[in-house]
Parts: sequence; C-alpha cells; structure tokens
Amino acid sequence: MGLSTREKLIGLLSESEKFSSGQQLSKELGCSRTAVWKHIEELRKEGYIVEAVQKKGYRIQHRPNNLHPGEIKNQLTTKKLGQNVHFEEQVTSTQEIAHRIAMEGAPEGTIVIAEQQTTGRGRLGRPWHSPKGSGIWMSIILRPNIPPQQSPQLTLLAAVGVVQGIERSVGLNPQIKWPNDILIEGKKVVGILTELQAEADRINSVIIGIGINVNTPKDAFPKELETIATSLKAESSGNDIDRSELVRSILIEMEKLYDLYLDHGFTPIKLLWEGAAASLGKRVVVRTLSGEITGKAKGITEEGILLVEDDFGDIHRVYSADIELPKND
Ligand code: BT5
Repeated sequence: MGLSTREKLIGLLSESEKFSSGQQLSKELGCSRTAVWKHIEELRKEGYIVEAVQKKGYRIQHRPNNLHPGEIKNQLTTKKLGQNVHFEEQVTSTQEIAHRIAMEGAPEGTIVIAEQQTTGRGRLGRPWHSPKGSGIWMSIILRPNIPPQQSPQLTLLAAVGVVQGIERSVGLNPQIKWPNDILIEGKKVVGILTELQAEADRINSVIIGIGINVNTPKDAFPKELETIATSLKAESSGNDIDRSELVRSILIEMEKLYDLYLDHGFTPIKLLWEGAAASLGKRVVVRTLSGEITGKAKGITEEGILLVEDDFGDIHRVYSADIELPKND
C-alpha cells in the first residue's frame, strides 16, 4: 500500500530532530515547494506545531495525540497489518465500516479506526461506550484460510496481541478473561469482538473489533461502568498515553502472532494465551444463554473452547459465555 504525500511528509519530518529543508521535502515527495507548504499548513490546522526557520526548513515540535493514518503508519514495521488505514472522526461502529469495505474487497490487514463511535457494540448487541478522543476503537480485517469454526481462536490471538502491545508500549501487565476481556486489577480495559463473513466452509473475512480505554479519566465513565471499567492511563502514571504508538505496538505484536498461527496452528498461541489468562485454575461462574455453571476453569482446548469442571467432576465445554471471576482475586 502506498503512502499518501501527507503520510510521507509526517514520516520525513519525524525522522530526526533535525530540520528538513523545503527543497529536500519537495524532492523526496515529488511535489512543488508550494504544495509542501500547503500540506504543512494542513498539519498545523490539525494541531501539529511545525517550526519553520529560514534557510533551515521545517521541524515538528509537537504532534497531536491523534489516530491519523500518517501517525499510525509512521515507523510501522508490519507487512500487512495497518498498512491500509481507514480513519474517520466519527462512525456508528468501526465494525460496520469494516464489514462494508471487506465486502468491497479491502485487502487483508486493513484497519478501520475512529475517534468516536456513536453505536459501538459488544457481543449480543450490548453497547460499547466509545467516547471521543480518549480511546482506541478499531477493527482489523483478516482473511485467513481456515475453517469458519476455528475463528474463535482469532479472538484469543487478538487478546494476546493486545496484551503484548500494551506491555511493550505502556509497561502494564493486563490479564485476559476468557474469551474476550482484558482486565487490569479486575476491571475491564479492553473488549474484543470477532465477527465473520463466511460461507458454510470458507471464510471471506474475519473482522476483529478492539476497544481500548486509553486516556479516559477515572471519573469519566458512565455510572453503569464506574465499578467495572478502567483505562490504561488510570492504571499507570497518569500521563497521557500516545494512542498511535500503542496501535502500532499492537499491530506489530499481532502480526507476529498471526504469522505464527498460520505457520504452526493454534498450539503456540494457546500457550501464550494461557500465560496471560486470569481465569485458569480458579472457580468461576459461567453464564451462557442456556443457564449457569459454577466450577473450576481447567483450561482451553485446541479449538479455543473453555473447559469448566463442575462440583460433580463433570467437564463442560463452553463455547460462548460471560465469566464471573471470584471477587477477591
Ligand atoms: C466486548 O463485548 O467486550 C466487545 C467490545 C468491542 C468493542 C470494539 S470497539 C471497535 C469495534 N467496533 C465496535 O462497534 N465494537 C468493537 P462484551 O463482552 O459483550 O462486553 C460488553 C459489556 O462491556 C457492556 O455490556 C458493558 O457492561 C461493558 N462496557 C461497555 N463499554 C465499555 C468500556 N468502554 N469499557 C469497559 N467496559 C465496557
């Protein structure tokens, strides 16, 4: 995927602390110096502070904490994931857009990302709170050549990728609650929603929706989420976290896992997942659409299904459910 002139410009200006001359930029970008200047004016309008010094050129002094494709793709070392970025300020749900562009043929690895979702969604039509500017609301389009029934494995793969991305970029150690929640100190900081476009035996695309509370202030969650949700900023030093850097880390980690998965299957991912899981070996309450089971979470299968042993020693295979962990853990 080619970079746009604007994306290249951000890349060039970010390369060093040094100034880039207008002449150099116009040569590298293949456009006139007036065009360079116009692009720089656009960046300024978006909150970049670009220093301009006669005879020296331009230098970025401050970048806004935004999710524009130029910021995300700047130094993004992946082959596929995130090389095509579809960004919008406001959407209903990034899942909806991703479904549409996947149908229209968007290449594997395309991401859809927005500053705000008006009707962000979780599983079973539950709402996902996605306020403006403080989170990462994104959907990743994958096109793996696997049978549709294996797609739940990708939710677990995505969870490991997000945990590793957060560790690398923010330095926190979140835990995964089967199948799709990422928690810090027992509170939800990330939710993952995997949806499929498939025929009976063939996947057209898997759309992995990832919602992360990044810079949400502690007291800014709505009442119903106050006690169950948290943000990365609230759990760390309290400084604003660079969202585009975090997106990059997640894409890089996720691509490594995805390559591993395509080459070697689910086994290596399963091991990594188990290493980050909060629920294994603990007593849990499992709520499925058909009822409730209390028991011990024993592990996950090669397909990514949760195994729960009830008090009679019977093992239950849980495909889809909400899990409640013990309060004091
Ligand atoms: C999930 O569902 O956790 C999946 C959430 C996926 C959101 C992403 S954002 C990008 C993409 N576009 C979308 O429209 N969706 C995806 P589930 O396990 O069903 O959990 C939903 C429950 O989490 C809700 O019923 C609330 O209790 C809680 N919740 C809602 N918003 C939250 C938030 N911002 N932080 C923490 N918990 C939240």
